Amino acid sequence: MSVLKIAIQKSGRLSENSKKLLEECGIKFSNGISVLKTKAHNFPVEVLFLRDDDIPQYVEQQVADIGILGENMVYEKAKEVDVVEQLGFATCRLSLAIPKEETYTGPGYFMNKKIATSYPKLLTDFLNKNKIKAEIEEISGSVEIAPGIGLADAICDIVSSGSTLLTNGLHEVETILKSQAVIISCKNLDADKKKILDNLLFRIRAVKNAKENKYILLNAPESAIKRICDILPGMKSPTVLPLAEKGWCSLHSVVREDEFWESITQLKAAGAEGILVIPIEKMIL
Ligand code: PRT
Ligand code: ZN
Repeated sequence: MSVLKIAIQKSGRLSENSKKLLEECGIKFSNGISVLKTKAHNFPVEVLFLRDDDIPQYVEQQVADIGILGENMVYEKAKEVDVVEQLGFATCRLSLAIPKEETYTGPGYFMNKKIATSYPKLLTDFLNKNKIKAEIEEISGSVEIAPGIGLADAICDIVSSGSTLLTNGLHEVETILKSQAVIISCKNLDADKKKILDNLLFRIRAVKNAKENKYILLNAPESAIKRICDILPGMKSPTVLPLAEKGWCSLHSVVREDEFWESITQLKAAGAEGILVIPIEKMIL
C-alpha cells in the first residue's frame, strides 16, 4: 500500500500551522516532533520533520513526495517541483530596505551598493531585471542588523509586520515577492500517491473554505426576506423556515465572513433580527 511522504518544518514559524492543517484534515499522528518522521494511523501519509531550507531539495529528489513551506523558499531554491496549493498562512514579503535617513530614488539607488540577504537568487533576479550592478553579501540570519554594523548598505529580507525594520532604523523601499505557505509536490508522482494527494487536497480545500465562510441564521418578517436575500452577498438559495410567530421566518445561509461585516447595517435596516453567525468546521463545495 502506497504512503505519501509529507515534509514539514521541524520547528519554526511554519511548523505549528502545518501540523494543525493536517490535524484539521482528520489526520492523526503521534506528536513526537523530536523524531525525524512519524506515520499517520488513519490516513496513508508519513510526515518528515525537516529544516524548511532543505524541503525543496528533498521533494525534488523524491525523498519526500510533497512539502509545506513558504513560497519565498520555494522560489529561492528553484528546484524542479510543482506548487500545487496555496495555504493562506505565514503570509509575508521579501523586501529591500535601506537606512531610514536615506532617500530612495528607485531601483537605481542600489547601483554599486552592498546588500545583505539570505535570498541571493531572488535578489539577483531583481537586480538583473532592473539592470542594477550591486554586491550581494550572503548571510544566514539577523540580516536586519547588517547596515547598523557596517556590513552592508541595505538589506533584502522577509518582512511581516515591519517592526523588525523599524527597530533597526530601516525602511522598506521595494517588495520583490509576496509569499505565503504552499504545498509543493515532486514531478511525476505515481498514480497511487497522486490519488492520496488529491484526497488530501480535497480535505485541505474543505478546511480552507470553512475558515473563509460562516453559517448565518437570522429572523425576519416574511415581507423582508426578499430584501435580505438581495443584501446578503453570495446567497444563492437560502433556507427559509417558518417561525411559531405568524408572519415571521428564520433564514439560514452561508456567507463569506468579510462580506458579511460589510452588510450588517443594511441587514438590520431591512428588518433582520437575532442574527447568529456560526463557524463552519468543514465545507465541501
Ligand atoms: O530552522 P529553519 O531553517 O527550518 O527555519 P528558519 O529560521 O529558516 O525559518 P522561520 O521559521 O523563521 O520562517 C519560516 C518561514 O516563515 C519563512 O520562510 C517565511 O515563509 C515565513 N515567515 C512569515 C517569516 C516571517 N513571516 C517573518 N516575519 N519568516 C521570517 N520572518 C522574520 C524575518 O526574517 C525578520 O527577521 O521575522 C522578521 C521580520 O518580522 P516583522 O514582523 O518584524 O516584520
Ligand atoms: Zn530555514
